[in-house]
Amino acid sequence: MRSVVFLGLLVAGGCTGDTPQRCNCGNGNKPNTEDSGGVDSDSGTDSEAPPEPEVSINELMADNETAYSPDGANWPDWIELYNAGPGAVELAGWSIIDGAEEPEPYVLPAGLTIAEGGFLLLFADATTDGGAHLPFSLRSTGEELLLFNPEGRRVDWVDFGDQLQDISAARAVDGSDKDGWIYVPGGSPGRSNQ
Ligand SMILES: [Ca+2]
Ligand SMILES: [Ca+2]
Ligand SMILES: [Ca+2]
Repeated sequence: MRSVVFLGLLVAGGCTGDTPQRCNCGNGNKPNTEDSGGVDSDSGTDSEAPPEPEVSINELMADNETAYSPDGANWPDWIELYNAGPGAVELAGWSIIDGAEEPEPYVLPAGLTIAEGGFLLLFADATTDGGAHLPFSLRSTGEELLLFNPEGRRVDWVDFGDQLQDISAARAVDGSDKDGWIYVPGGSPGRSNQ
């Protein structure tokens, strides 16, 4: 099978790290356990900031025909977020966008919370239902997906290629780049990729 998913190789404005899906853009200066090399010791005041939970785009399915239905009637494209912690995350004010197709990122409303070590599904069904329903869908021929925190810092970024019907693209290790991405027939929506 051809390689389908790859993390973004481009480097967005302000990001110079070699792990763009985790890069601390803008004023992001949180301690990051994945960082190495002492690049976080910029201003000397960071030690006062509590560590932010690590939320990532953990899995996606861009061509969902029969794999998963949240209501027994619809089979939307879906995106799974994972919170590695520490702590739970309330996603009000976070935003998500599929590359440059949409004029504005979709801002997640109050009421969507991910527990530490938990998962949350977003439905890319191109509806205006709100909540976990996104006003865009995922192209099965591939596109980008970007996740921002309420401060506008990009916290994750996936650039995926052609996707096959009812097969998800999933991080081999939840929330981690370790071992890259795998294809999962049927996917594992709302639960661990392992
Ligand atoms: Ca789709
Ligand atoms: Ca799209
Ligand atoms: Ca999963």
